[in-house]
Amino acid sequence: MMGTVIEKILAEHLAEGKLEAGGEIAIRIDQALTQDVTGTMVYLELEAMGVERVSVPLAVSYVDHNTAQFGPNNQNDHRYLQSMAAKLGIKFSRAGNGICHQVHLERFAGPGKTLLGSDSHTPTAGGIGALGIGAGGLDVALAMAGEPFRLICPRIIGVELVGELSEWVTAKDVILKVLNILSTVGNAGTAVEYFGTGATGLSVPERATITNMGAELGVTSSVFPADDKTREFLAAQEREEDYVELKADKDAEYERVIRIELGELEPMIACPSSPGNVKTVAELAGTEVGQVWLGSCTNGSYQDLMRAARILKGKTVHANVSMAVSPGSRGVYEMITANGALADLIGAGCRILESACGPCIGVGFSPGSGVVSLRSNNRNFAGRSGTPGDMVYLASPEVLCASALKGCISDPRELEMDYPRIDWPKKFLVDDRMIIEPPAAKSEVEILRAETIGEPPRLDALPDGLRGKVLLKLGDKVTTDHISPAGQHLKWRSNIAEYAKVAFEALNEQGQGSFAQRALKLKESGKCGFIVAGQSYGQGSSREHAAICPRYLGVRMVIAENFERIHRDNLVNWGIIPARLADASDGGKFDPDDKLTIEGVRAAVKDAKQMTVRNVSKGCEITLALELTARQRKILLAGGRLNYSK
Ligand code: MIC
Ligand code: SF4
Repeated sequence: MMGTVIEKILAEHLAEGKLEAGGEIAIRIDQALTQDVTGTMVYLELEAMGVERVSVPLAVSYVDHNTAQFGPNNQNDHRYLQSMAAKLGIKFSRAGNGICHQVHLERFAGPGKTLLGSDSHTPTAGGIGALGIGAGGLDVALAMAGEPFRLICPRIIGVELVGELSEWVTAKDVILKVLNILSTVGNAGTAVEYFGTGATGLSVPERATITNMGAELGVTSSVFPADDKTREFLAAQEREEDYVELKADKDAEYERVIRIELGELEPMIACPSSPGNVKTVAELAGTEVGQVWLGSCTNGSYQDLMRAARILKGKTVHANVSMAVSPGSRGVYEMITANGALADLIGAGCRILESACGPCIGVGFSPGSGVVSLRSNNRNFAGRSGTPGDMVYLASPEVLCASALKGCISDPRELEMDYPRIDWPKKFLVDDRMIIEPPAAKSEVEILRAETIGEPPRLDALPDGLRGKVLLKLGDKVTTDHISPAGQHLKWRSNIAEYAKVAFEALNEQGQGSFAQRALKLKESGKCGFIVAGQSYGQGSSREHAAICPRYLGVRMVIAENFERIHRDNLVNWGIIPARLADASDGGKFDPDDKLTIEGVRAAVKDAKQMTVRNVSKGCEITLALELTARQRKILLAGGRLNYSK
């Protein structure tokens, strides 16, 4: 199997294993990236492992997620990150330089390269023909230390894009269509490769909108070929030398091919509270909107902002709508400032925010109670905006602008104006002064470690028997935003003891104390916690905190119908057993507070395919499937990856 672009990149980087879908392989990593709210843990882990200098060819530490700086925590994190980058030999992208995925696409990603990032939207780089993969912090730390990255060799789904998009229909509508077809569930272990005449017509940032939101499918990565459009983009970024042509062979084989006629697409929208809950804009037209946010790593490109400026120029955002804009990168921010487009946005009443993630994860600009918020980002999980019970819809910048003007969800094709065609800049503004180069060789660097910064928890090995209780019984599609909420709590990302206090806050039954209090009480009595859930447990982000915090609180096993890839790896890395229900209907045999026991856990984890859990409260036994590689089994026995590496 050598025919697809993804297979070619994997083959070129293969360090261990065979390129056979479903088996474990290890690949060499060319580039690694971190961001501030996952990065502090990555560097604390590298310190715990005694790593003094990274060995990956290129590593960049971005500060882009939490730049709000209420109290000292944020800047404490930023200063720690900056000092660690200098010590370890990592480039440091300062706060204000833009969102990691867009800056990386513009300044560093290259066709044929492998990129591992401690952020689930790392596949954005697939827009330029790189294989970007999101992973938990520990996996990224180990890749930085020079270890190959292990993953399940993906099955490859081909998406053939045919023809041309109609006016007012965009790349966002393409990925929303793909989400409509593939949904957010059941795609673990696959990757998506785009091709066809329609793919050729899209610019690199448009392709990146599509590969970015591929994360919402739950696939390992999404990739476009590298062609003339890729070369043009690289040349405009003054790095044409990074170009290599990359295309699938004529006889490339895909597990299945989905064909999308671009000309038949219409404006789409994802409804609350899942990116997979897709409808046409026409179906929702007229729904009152009170807030609009344009930006994020999905739609913060030059083209996106320019088109929005052209649509809004000389008009005024509806009186009942508050509209904000966050440019995706400082380069693009400066360009729209220089050419006057920013003035058009401001003139129309837009509130200009920093070039950062901000509202995407509830760092400011949360919607009011009962207010519909329309956004151009990629995720609308319940409460993620910072407002409990929020109603967030996701759509293209064009739909956002039309809706902002009318005060209700509106089809941009009904705007009485010509479609604004944006000339692609032959040259981008290239200015890397906000990226600090590390010293060329190892040197004495003072690590700035303020008192708000903790350390990774020390964990015990897996005991032979597990005795404990079901702490939570949950349904399908539990996201990492449910497990470890972001927003105002992000400031504790570098302090597990503090951050653990809000674990499962949104899903905890009221009146029995917080999840953390209940879990710690159980832990203190020498017992452990179990979580029981349905399908697709751990959707969404790569935040390993969604495994570290539960483990810190004494959770040793999650029993679910199935798991999402990144979160499952994080559970193993932090010594929590991800056990599947051998029979999905057995989920009904668990209730909150049920007492559970498992004997002979170590022997089972060592090499068995199944284990039995006894529900003492119900007097029954349930069979669990253990789908683990030999290496994952050893990590679990050791109590987690840090113990195993030692
Ligand atoms: C997200 O979009 O959910 C985040 C915030 O970027 C996360 C990373 C994190 O939780 O820090 C992600 O996508 O992995
Ligand atoms: Fe930032 Fe949102 Fe993109 Fe995550 S999805 S990297 S929070 S803009």
